[in-house]
Amino acid sequence: MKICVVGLGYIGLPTALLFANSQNIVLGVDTNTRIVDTLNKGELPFDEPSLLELFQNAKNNFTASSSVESSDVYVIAVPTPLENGMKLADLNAVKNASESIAKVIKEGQLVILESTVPPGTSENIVIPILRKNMNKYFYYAHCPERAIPGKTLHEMVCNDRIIGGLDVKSAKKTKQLYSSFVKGNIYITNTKTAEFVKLMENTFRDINIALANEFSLMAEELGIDVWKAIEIANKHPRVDILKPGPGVGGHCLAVDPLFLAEKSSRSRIVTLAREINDSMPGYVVKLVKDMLKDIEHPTITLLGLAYKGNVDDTRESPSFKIKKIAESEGMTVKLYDPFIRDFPGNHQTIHDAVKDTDCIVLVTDHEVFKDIEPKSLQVRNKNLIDTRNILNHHVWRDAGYHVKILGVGLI
Ligand code: SAJ
Repeated sequence: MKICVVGLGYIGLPTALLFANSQNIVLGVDTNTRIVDTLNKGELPFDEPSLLELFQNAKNNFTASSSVESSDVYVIAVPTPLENGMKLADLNAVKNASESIAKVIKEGQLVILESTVPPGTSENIVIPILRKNMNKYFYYAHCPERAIPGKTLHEMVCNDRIIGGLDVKSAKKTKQLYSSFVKGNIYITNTKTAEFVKLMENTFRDINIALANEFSLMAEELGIDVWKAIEIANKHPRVDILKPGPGVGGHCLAVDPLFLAEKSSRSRIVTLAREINDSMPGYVVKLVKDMLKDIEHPTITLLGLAYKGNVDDTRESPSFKIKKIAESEGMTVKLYDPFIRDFPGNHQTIHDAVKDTDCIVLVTDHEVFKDIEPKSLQVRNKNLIDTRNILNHHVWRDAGYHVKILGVGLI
């Protein structure tokens, strides 16, 4: 099969390489020429476990390009962010990808949309664009990605998949194609249900994180340690409370529930959960202000720019919201994240990042932060706020730090 994968980001590139490693000839297409050039030079544009090995194995079957070519199969894996300033899906990248496929598609070829979209997008937007220049039959399916950054390849291979086919023939053809690398079960439904299922999954997680965040605020008010309370509650066979934190980042959970709210007038808990999770960065700044109330124009250091631990992905990261709110309160904010290569203002060493700081705020749960030796740090004032409860607080207290943990009320 000749497969053209449009969009070479966190989902498109691993998908393209998995197809290339399953004896297909793959053309990866991206409008970003930097990504295309990087790949054609034999380098990866981002890090992800096992991706390099897959890339090296795929070499003869994979090429990157800026333009779509006629192929047996087209996979659309482009981003679907929110429109600037509005809580609505920005489908421009999906529309552009569909337009470029429409120019080259021939009868009997298959188009698969992997990008997460509001229910009805396949029927109302993508398929009409593809049909614009051609009245002949083509196959179509929505096959939403379900892999989690940090474990993308493992999950792409092992997780179950959903295929929403335009018709039975399209669904079967898509299932056959994905069976070349998917070891999980593949479930078949229609396009709109598949779109809805994907959004339900991410909304379920967002709401459960909002619940954990609300519990953490309640625990602080009531003088309880939420982390210990959650650990005990989770001993119940049907309870699995998630972890509180500084807010929800990434381009999925912080965005996808709004695609449901956009299409349905019935959204209540979905919208409320978004509000709760979005309020957490402001709450973290409130904790900083309480801790530093006697210091005028303090300097603080945020540990972590990535939206979650052990990845280099900064999309929708709570760190940026914390930084912005803290600066609007007159604080100077310094940044340190060893996973992020060239981010403006990101310090190269923790020692530079904490020099002259009044408070260290752990935002991202990178494993490497557990190895920090507080005694080796030269700070102005010894204050620590741990929003993920991952540090060894005894060691920090022994080094003279005043420690505050999100979700732990004063007993
Ligand atoms: N988070 C918490 N507490 C938790 C778990 C997560 O605060 O207990 C935060 C994280 O720190 C992060 C955010 O939530 O800021 C999202 O992280 P995540 O690891 O929960 O999820 P994503 O956004 O990286 O990936 C999600 C996954 N969806 C589900 O688990 C239902 C993944 O399977 C999807 O493929 C991905 O969205 C996507 O692309 O849609």
